[in-house]
Amino acid sequence: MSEYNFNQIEKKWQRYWEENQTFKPSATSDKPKYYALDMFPYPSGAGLHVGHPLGYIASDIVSRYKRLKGFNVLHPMGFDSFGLPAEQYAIQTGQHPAITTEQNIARYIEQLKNIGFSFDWEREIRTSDPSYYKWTQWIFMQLFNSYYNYTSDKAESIEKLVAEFETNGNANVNAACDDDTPAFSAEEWKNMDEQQQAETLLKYRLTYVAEAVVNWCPALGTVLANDEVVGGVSERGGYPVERKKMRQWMMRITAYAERLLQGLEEIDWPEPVKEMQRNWIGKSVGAELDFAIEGDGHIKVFTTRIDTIFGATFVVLAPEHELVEQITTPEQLEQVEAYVQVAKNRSERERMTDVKTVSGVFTGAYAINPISEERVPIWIADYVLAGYGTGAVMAVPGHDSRDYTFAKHFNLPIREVVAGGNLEEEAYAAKEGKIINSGFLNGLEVKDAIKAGIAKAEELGVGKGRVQYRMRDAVFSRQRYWGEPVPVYFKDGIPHLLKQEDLPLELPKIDAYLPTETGEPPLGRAVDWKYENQYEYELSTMPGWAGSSWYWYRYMDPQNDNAFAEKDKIEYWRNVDLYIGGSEHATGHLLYSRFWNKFMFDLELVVEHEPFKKLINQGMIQGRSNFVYRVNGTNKYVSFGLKDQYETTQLHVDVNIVENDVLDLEAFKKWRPENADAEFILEDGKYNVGVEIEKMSKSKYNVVNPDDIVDRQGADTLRMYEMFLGPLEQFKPWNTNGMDGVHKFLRKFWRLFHDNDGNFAVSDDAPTAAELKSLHKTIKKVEEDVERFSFNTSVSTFMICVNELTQLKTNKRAILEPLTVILSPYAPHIAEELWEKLGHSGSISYAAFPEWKEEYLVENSFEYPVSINGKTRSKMTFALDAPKDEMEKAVLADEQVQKFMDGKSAKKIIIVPNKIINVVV
Ligand code: ANZ
Repeated sequence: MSEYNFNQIEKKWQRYWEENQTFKPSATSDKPKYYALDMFPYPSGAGLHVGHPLGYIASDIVSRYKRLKGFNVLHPMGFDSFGLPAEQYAIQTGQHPAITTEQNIARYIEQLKNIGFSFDWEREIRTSDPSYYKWTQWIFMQLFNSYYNYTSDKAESIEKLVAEFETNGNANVNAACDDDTPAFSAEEWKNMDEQQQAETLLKYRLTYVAEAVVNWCPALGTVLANDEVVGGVSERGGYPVERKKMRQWMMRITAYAERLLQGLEEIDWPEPVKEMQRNWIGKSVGAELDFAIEGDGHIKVFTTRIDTIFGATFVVLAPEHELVEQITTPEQLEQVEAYVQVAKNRSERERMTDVKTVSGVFTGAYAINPISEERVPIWIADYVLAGYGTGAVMAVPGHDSRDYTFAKHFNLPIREVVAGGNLEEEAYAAKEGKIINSGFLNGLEVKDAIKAGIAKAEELGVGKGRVQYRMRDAVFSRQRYWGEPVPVYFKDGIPHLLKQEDLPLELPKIDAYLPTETGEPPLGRAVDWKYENQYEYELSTMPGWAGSSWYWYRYMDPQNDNAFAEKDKIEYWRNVDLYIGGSEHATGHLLYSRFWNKFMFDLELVVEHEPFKKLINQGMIQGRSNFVYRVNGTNKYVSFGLKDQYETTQLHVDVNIVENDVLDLEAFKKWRPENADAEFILEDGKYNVGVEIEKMSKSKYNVVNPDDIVDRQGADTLRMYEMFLGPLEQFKPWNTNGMDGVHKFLRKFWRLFHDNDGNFAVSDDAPTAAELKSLHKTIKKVEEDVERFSFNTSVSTFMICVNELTQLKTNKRAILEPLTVILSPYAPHIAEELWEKLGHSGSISYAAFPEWKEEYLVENSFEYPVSINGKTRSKMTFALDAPKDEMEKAVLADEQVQKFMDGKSAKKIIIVPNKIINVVV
């Protein structure tokens, strides 16, 4: 007697897998490799809810499928374990964040193991572990020691740059560097003191310290990245964010802008994610142009529309522009200063997106249009951003909407420019007061006019073509405790790297996880924390994205203490074949990872340009909230269908005390003390709850814990059910109403292998054509589905197959064995158990995925409706090649047919092949 005891079976196989290290890939292999990766989680205190495993189940199915297909599969899991919540908790409780993190991870692992993922747990990594962050620090050091050479189009050693400075200065250097990098000769370089040389090199290094205007969040006591600020407040916690100038570590990601853009063409990612990265990089092809300032100096503007130069009626500088102070006339000074003060405190994003508030001030100064030689006023306005292009624009209100709004508001001249060349159009345009291009721009289409404009500017020596990227260098410092220490110390204000053998630089112990009295980051509290007992360490830590920007390499060789991973392992595993995770990482993590990957590629540390070949964003599982309706002023609750007859208040109720939208009244009374004497107004003796789809969250009492589902119906049911909910990429509500169906399916599958008494009873008889057909069409469909990552359709295919086989009363090994193999990626525990019962030793994980055969799929029989005198009376199945006379005999012998012939003899039997049989009596 054996029942489908899922709890016991699942525990048994989870233990087996662990003890036998079933999912450890072979170290060296002739097999092709497959690397399936999940975005590793931040281990939060709330644990996993049923939404989290969705992507993990999908990648696990693919991993298990690939093993059956003969691949050597790397499928690891780890934890992105530095982060703000642990630190916030530490601030409140004084407990070291490492302790909370450790506890949360333990819970995550337990929950993950319950679901039967085929992770190789030996490879688990934690970004907050010193043995891991040693290598994050090491990569930081490589970045510090590198600059970007545009001529070779890759990162190179800073020593090479120094050698070049020593022989030729920087005249021939074509490198990514700060805008304010001065030109110097070899002589001048040699005459610089150590401090000056160090400052100069910082202008080239791929990670560097610089004064930067940053998003400072006073409530969190730290700087935030642009993508951590949403609508002017911090993404986490919603605290106000200010613009502030601070000395920060930066990453020169802009050096890679073009390669990050081009690389998108090579990878199989969702188009919206690629588009977001393209927009983030924001490439603009245009020109920079010098407007001479009346009096002295000039203003460089960046424009993508040099063809509109004859319509430029004023120039606008960003309020922070360094020329503002110099050009403002005494009469305008007060107004200008007041305006600069106000503009400074508006965030860049606000300034960019706010089209309603028009504000600006005239500086009193004038500039000369270098091509038309027209004299135009110089204004300042905050719609021009300091950090983009040159921080100055030539305003063409006839063609640019922001310039237009501004000109309208301040009554500045507006002139449209017409290409010219067509006399009729020109005459009309002249009447309308439009400017007609003359000379070198006359008659040209926009594209050609831009080219001609750039050529003219170059000829006159007043400008040149310029490619501009919207992307900025990334701020890399966080004024927090719970992050990687930066492996840098300061000597006379100059940053120096630690010696490599001194890595990892571990987080020091501190007495409180708060900034110091003097406003230094928390690390400033560490006592006696000095490099070589004398030099100050950097006090900020790295941002959350540092550890996640290279972690997929560590999984290849997680315990290595001599390298972040051994070269031959990197050469074998190369990069990630399938990466599954949430779409919220479109520009943050996924862009930084691509950047570090390209950098590591340049240094020949890794062998692929792109880290993640294919990306899938799993949709979010939303909560399905339940509501009760309290009659106002009473402790009475009215059922959903009757609520409109009363004045009620809608209240969330815990989804765990509701089944099929009916409230468990006793559980409700116990749920909260104030419910103890609750009364109910029922419908048909039941309390029906209201339902709404919302984000899954504690406060809405709609969180479903996977452990509960695993307890009640098993991990295999949970896995198949999550896939059954709908296409992986789709957002969909969690709705347990369909779960029973999936569970029943597994019981039905189990029963195919057992007789009515529950004894294992599989026969070795040869299968029938119908059985083979059912099996082979299932193999075919499931294979096609997994190959195109469509998992929900496979689940329904399995269900149809098991229904068919149940009807056919199949218990044949030849059918059930291959079916068990193809089901095993979805429901691995039940598959292992039945595989063992079928007499196999060892895990089903390395069985071979069966091949489907076309011959079994073709129809070889037909079910004919049999009619007597035009009325359908029976149904009979014949082989497609059955001889006519045999068919006639069989028809006449059929019981049903005989009954309706009523003892008469047949006059005629008409057989229309593959259609119908008609008996005329
Ligand atoms: C004249 C002009 C005429 C412009 C026209 C546009 C249309 P993208 O494509 O986003 O790169 N611009 C340049 N620097 C700016 C800054 N720091 N802050 C705000 N705006 C700036 O935009 C480039 C265009 O945006 C430039 O081309 C400039 O306006 C403006 F019919 O110059 B244009």
